[in-house]
Amino acid sequence: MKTYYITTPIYYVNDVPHIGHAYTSLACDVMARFKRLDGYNVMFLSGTDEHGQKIAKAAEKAGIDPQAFTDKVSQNFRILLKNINISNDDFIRTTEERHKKACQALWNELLKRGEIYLGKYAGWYAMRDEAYYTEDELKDVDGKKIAPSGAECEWVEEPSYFFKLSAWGDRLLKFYEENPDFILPISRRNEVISFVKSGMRDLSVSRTAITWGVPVPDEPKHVMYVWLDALTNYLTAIGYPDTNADTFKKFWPADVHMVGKDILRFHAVYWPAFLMAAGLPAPKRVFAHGWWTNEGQKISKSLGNVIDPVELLATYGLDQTRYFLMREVPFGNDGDFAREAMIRRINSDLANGIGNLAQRSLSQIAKNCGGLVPTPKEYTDKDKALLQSAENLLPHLRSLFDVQSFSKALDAIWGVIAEADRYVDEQAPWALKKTDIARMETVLYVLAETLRHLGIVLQPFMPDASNALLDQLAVPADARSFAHLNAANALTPGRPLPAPQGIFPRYIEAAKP
Ligand code: ME8
Repeated sequence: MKTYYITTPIYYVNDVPHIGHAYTSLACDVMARFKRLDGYNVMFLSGTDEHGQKIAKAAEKAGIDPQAFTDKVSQNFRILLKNINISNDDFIRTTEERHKKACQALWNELLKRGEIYLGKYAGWYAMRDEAYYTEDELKDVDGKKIAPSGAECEWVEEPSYFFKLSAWGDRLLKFYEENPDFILPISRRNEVISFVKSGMRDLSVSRTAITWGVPVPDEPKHVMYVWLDALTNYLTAIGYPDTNADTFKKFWPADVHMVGKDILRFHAVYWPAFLMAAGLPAPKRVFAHGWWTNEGQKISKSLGNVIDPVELLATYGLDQTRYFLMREVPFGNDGDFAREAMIRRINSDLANGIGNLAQRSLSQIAKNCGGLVPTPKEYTDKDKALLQSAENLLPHLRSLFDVQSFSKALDAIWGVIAEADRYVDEQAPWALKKTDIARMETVLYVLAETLRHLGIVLQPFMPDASNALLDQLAVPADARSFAHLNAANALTPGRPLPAPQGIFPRYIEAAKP
């Protein structure tokens, strides 16, 4: 069986889950559902990043010990995933025993291979990013040292183990060249290549100033640098250090690590270097998506404009929100959340688009065909053309999903919806009722069969709404995978259909008090 392994970043538990976390998780969910429907054995992983200075500080501020703190706040992310209908197969927490074991095994492997040595770090550290910076990367602002991300840095001096990153530059460049799709989108790839070409220093991978982390084996004063710990989660969840585990053999190397552009360097530079240094294959792809702003403004706690995904779902609906996030912005680009754009999408694409097409087709079938799947007679060229467009969708979607082009995939699906709308206007089945019943049945059958295709391919994006549509077409639950997107599995004429119900209501703005 074909396998597919996809991961979200593991989220820092100090933050409240917001639209950015929802977005990455949703993109992975859409991808995972697509692959499952396409017959793959999928492993979809998400989780929380619970160690490091930032989390220790947050726990201190909350006045509880870090374990109790992370136990509590990690739940918020589980709830978020559930609320947006994310189908992850596992949820990993870096404070779990299985993860400590994996991190220490990886550490020992790197040490054994001479890739780690003991030294002393003296330089800048940004707690917010949990990242080291060189002097020339920083700006002086009001007497403070500020990283390119905007995070404030502090001077740190401590004994530390180092990973010999400086020795990996050429091998990384060769790896990028041999794997041109490793970093997507392409613009981000160029950015990473120039960073590596500019020369890299060895990376500090242990800390002695903090204690909240995975202990370095046989070095009680050191805990692992939180990014080495965090990245290892992708191995832990599939059974590492047991590289003979069934899950490990099936799923490593991962197919996609989905990340925001803020953490690309960790995933596309450090991570493949750690893995290759430990004798393990690097993942097949890191996809760095863009950044959401709110009505044109950067989203931040201090600006007070954090978008709460739960509020979005309550206001606009689950599948409507999922659709908007995947459709509005080409995946990879930055996006802006604007209320007006959301409402426009709901009303024109969902209510007037797929919703109206389903409603007008199904209500005519209910009224004029006795609520049974109509019986087609001979197909005209127009009928054949529409059915063909519906059947052509899958190969097209596969190639778009291969490069995570989710919004283009939705464009392609909406292309068929528009074609079906033109078809129904031209064929006017309501008029045929008086003149040619057999032709009316054929037209309505073609529409219902087109809707069956649309319902099946929309499942990854809008699982509830598309299943409601497939229910209305009486498509059995075990006949909704991509293997059923062919004429052999077409709707059975004469099968009774349930009474049609609207799938996507219009969004009507409540009057301001
Ligand atoms: O970086 N727009 O965790 P994190 C789009 N623990 N995506 C956004 C976003 C926004 N405005 N804000 C956040 C970490 N994200 C580490 C990861 S992985 C081994 C360790 C998303 O909680 C985006 O995916 O800060 C980003 O990369 C991630 O949340 C950062 O989550």
